Amino acid sequence: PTLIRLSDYQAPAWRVSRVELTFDLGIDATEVTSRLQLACDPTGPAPLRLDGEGLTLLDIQLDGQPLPESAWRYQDNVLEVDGARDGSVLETRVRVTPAANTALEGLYLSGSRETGFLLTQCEAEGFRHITFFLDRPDVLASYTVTLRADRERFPVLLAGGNPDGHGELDDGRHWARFVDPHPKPSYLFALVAGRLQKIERDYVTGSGRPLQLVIWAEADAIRHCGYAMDALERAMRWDEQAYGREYDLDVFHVVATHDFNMGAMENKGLNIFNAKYLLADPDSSTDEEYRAVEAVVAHEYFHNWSGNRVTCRDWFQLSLKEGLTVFREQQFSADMNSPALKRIEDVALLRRAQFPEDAGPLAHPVRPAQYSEINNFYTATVYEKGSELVRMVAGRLGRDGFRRGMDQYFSRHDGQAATLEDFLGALGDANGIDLGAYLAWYAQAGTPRLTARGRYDAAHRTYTLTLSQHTAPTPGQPHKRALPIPVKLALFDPRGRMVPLHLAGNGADAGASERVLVVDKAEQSFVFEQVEAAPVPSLLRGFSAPVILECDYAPADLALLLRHDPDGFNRWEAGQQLAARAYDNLREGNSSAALDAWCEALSALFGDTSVDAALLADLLTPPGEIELSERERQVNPSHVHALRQQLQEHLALRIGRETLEQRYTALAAHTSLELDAASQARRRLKRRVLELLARIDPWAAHGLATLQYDNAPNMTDRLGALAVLVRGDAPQAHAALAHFRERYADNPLAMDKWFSVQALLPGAVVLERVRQLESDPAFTLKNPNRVNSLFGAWARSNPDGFHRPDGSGYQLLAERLRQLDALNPQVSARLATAFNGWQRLEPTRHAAARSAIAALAAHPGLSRNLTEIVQSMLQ
Ligand code: DPP
Ligand code: ZN
Repeated sequence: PTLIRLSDYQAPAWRVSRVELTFDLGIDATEVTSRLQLACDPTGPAPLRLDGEGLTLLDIQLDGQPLPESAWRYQDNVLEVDGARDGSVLETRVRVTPAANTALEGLYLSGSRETGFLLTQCEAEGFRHITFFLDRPDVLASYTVTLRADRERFPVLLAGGNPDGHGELDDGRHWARFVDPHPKPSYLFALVAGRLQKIERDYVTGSGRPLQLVIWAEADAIRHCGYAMDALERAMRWDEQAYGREYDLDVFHVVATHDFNMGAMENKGLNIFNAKYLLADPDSSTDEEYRAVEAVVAHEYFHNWSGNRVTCRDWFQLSLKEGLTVFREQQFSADMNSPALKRIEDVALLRRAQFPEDAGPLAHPVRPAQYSEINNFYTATVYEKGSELVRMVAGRLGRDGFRRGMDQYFSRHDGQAATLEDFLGALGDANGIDLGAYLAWYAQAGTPRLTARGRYDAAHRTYTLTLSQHTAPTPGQPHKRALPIPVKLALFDPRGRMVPLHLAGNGADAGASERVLVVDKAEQSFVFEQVEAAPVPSLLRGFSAPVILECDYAPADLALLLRHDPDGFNRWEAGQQLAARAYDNLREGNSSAALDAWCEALSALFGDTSVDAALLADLLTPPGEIELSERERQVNPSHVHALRQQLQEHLALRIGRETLEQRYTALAAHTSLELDAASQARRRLKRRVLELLARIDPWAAHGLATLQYDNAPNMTDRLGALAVLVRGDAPQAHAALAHFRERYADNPLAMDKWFSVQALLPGAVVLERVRQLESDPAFTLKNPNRVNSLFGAWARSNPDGFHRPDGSGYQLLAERLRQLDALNPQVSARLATAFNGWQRLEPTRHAAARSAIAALAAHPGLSRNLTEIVQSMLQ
């Protein structure tokens, strides 16, 4: 397949300054008339080549004249036109077939033919499925869009921009026009047409401009949009205060659909959301889902500046908008909720999703150097690691410096398509600092390992900390260089107090209790003076850099940090490291020092009522199976699963059955519908306590879970109880599942959870269950959420159930990927990344996985999307 390379980038030879589109909408056939005002360098016009995929060309005119067939060619997804000049107007009319579009890219139908609605998804390259265009992000144009459709079937007509008139036609159809005054790339185009309900809210920006917020959804869902509306208003207010950014159109539309490849899409003035990230109500959404709705609503809104007003020059710069916008969302969510819990959640996600990506065959830099299919690069690396890179730079500049830099970035590049160099340049210029060294982070794949060694010299009262970094080779990058790694640290005395820091040869900040050291060489040593006793270092506080820290702490050192570190994140982190050591103890069976220390420290914290309930729930959760697998040279997922279960059993026994039961009962007495932090924290801890109890007294735990299920006032409690019953293979699970199935039959988002909870059944039995579930009438390969709720949950979040030694899991997944690929290549390619990590499996599973992936790769007719993933997997 053809590779597109960053180094081949050339500015476009042709541009489009104005676009006028007219849609005659229909489910089976839609006609799109487009008038493009073209511009090119008048001195040396290159041939005009427009992107177009799957279009039926009905008519083509240049400067008002019909073009003879000899003057244009449409082949291999390119329309070449002769005779165009600077200032020419090209008019085309094409036909597309929305109802046949199962890839959900371009114009498609959501829902049924009878009641569904039409919508578009253009990022990254969907616009070429709608009309001929220079479909690349550095071609910015102003859009005028007219929609025409049957009034009865499509009462609501929406496009991005401000409304510019509407009316009736004499054949039962009606029309509506929208003008977007802000030049934008084609990937931000959107339209929606159908039967939708709305909720509205007036909003006045900080500078006093009134505007309208409107959320649209199908009739049964509109009553679940209120929370998203509140979240949107909070996000808008926050962006005004934190970044001085206001919304810039008269109306902001948001639409929910159940059929969507991504989480949501920031189309200018017309955001479109996967319903999963917009609808929320206590009866069908968990607390985690409420937080996700708030985060994604904010993320898409924040794109209006970081992505839309300043967009990307090319798709290699994707992290320019995504990493930055994830970072902005993380700041917002931290402000709205608990900063420490948010940081824990984000770092846990980075470790679960991005570190394995960086360590496997799909490893790529935050700014990739090449791709075959850009849709395969909407990854945890581009998003989550990209956010960590912004965080490091923001930390370097400090709060005010970062704001100055962002102001400079937005004003300097407003209305432009920018690069990561532009971003770091603006941030640096505003602060008189050269941030160029951070570009290396964008170019180099792989997670650096940072090794820390400390040596205390009692005679001289000095503590020498030696930090060294190493990054293992990744595909295509055999040699790595040293990166600038900011290490925020503190030192604790043996009683758990932070000591003043006196860094030798550096008077600045002398006596502060926390500081940042930047390690930018392979190895560096730092000497601290006036240290009265051998200290315990707290390193990478707040997770100051996306690296893997290796430090030979004694278990007692970690236990001390777990008890005393005031940095909530590092406190959790000390517990995670201790739990990982405890896991090693169980695996190797030669010591129980870490296991004892972990159980002892957590059991003490369990009795300490001053510890926040949500933080306690996180502290009581050991690293996940995927993360623990990274400690194995050859991974046997069943073994990892069993050891992690043992780990929790030890913890539960140490805390004690009665103590767990008492705590559960106390927490259960407080059951409420409220969403405030304290209520959410109680629910989180309650679930964790019930899970721990289930490890040592399943009979009692299943009894409590059944009661909890039957009386649950909200989805968090109901699903938490159901999960304990299902995963524990409780006799009561069957009835609870049947009840849930019945109760939520008409609620797709709740039904997704019904599929997922069963896909997480441990052990070999899950394979049979997955087969049963996929023949359930509610299952379909055509809906991305449903596919992910069953196959995604099983293959990604249930390593023990997916990685069967006989390879049956791999074969089933490969077979479904092949079928899915014929319908929706974006979804099949993403699901195929569940094979990531196969190279480190123990020999039996390794061989079975290889043969399943190779058989899939050998299948003729796979999409470019899936081909790129499976071929990378096999390299
Ligand atoms: N819709 C995706 C996001 O917001 C891609 N832009 O991240
Ligand atoms: Zn985004």
